[in-house]
Amino acid sequence: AKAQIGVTGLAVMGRNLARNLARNGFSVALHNRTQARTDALVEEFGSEGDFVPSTDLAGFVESLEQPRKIIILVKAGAPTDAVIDELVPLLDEGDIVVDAGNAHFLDTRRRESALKEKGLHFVGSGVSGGEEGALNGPSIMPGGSPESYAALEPMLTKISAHVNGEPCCVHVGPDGAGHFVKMLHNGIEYADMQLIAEAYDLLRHVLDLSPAELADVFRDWNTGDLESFLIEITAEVLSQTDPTTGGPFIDIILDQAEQKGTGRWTVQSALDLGIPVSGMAEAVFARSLSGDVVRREAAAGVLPGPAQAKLDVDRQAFIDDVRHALYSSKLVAYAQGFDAIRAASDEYGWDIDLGAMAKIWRGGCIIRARFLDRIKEAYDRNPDLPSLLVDDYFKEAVANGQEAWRRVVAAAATVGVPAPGFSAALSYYDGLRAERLPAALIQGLRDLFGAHTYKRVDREGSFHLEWSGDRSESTQ
Ligand code: NBP
Repeated sequence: AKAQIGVTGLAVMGRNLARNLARNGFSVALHNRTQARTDALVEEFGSEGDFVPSTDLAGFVESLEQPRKIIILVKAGAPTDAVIDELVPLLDEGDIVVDAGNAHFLDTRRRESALKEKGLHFVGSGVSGGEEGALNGPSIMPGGSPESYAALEPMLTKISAHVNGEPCCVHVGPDGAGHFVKMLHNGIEYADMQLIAEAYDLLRHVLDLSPAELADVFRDWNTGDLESFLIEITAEVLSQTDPTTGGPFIDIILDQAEQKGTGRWTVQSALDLGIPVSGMAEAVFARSLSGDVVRREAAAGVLPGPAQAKLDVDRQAFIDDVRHALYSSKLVAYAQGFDAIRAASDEYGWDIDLGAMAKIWRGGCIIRARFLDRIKEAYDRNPDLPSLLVDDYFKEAVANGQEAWRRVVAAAATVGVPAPGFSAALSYYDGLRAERLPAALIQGLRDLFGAHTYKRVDREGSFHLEWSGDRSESTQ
């Protein structure tokens, strides 16, 4: 009998996704460029289900029932194109090719359109949850044609994570929609981690708490509104001791954060869409700064900091303040992320259901959190919500925490602890709620030096002032 679905690319992700499919009762064709990976999978896990290994791509394609369903899980970029180019001549009309790697959504749009011309379905699918998720249930964000989703749905919803019996998998929209949403998920993950890191840094500096005490703070936070996978594992990292020195593990890790690029892509895409995603941008920049060894070495101990390095604060009150700052800043980052998804959905005609995105992120993925239920409910109440921040529930949450948030940003500035995520989020919040912004002055300057014109608050139209002449106003 032929296999129901195939996976080519059997490194950590592909191997685990193939095992997940097999464990759920699907017969899975296997292929990898280097055969040793295929052999190793069958040898170690062959007993988990029905695997059909092939040594070459033609044999792999042959081993699949039609219309074929093939998941590619190779390195994103050129390797994905190489596999697609090799695969396409072997396929028949109606076959479905799924790229479950971290492709850029514009690559996915290009590939989808090229394969469509050949009568093939191309599904760019986000898969989140790392290797553990791939094995035990990831959050799955497939894009592509409705027909291809209908064919894949029974398998994808079965292998995905489930929350309250509901699968963390939904058809996101056409062509690049799935990969765009996966990219945004990663961007939000960057922001979330940066904010957690700032909370840790401030508590440690201001209150002199030990990593073990800080682990307890995060453990406590994980029982409330902040409950999430990232908060949970923060407590785990902070409570770990170093196997070599026996001291806190956090203190022996080199403080230079790396990045694979999806955070940067998110910010670049948002810039193109004209959507402020300052939370994510600050997170990407903070990682870049951490890795900028040359400049850090030139400045550390050289550039002066504030005279006041300590604050006289009540321990529990400050912990609560930081919790509010974290929650409010996190809300801003998510609000910005959902704004970017909406803007892309409008730009590319994807018709993405924002509430459904919050729903499929509740399980399986890195940003899974209690909070996502609240986002889903907000979009259920109003699918056209202009910003999550104006939803009644979130408005109230920030209203309750905003004074604390302001105290924390002020405290960070006072003692000289960097908190770009907290402060950028607060500035965004204040910018959003401002009745009048200094953008008026910018327009005035632009009109003066470049005759770029301005609009008036009291009349329609574009105007220019004769700055170098009699300063009369003309209609443009
Ligand atoms: P890698 O991204 O490390 O890629 C390794 C796989 O790509 C191997 O199977 C390798 O074959 C294959 N490959 C390469 Br490289 N070049 C190839 C080519 N020209 N032709 C055919 N195969 C080629 O694997 P991964 O970490 O499992 O990730 C797979 C995808 O999933 C990536 O797009 C990644 O961004 C995404 N992703 C990863 C995670 C994660 O936590 N790791 C999470 C979410 C998404 P070989 O064995 O012959 O070298």
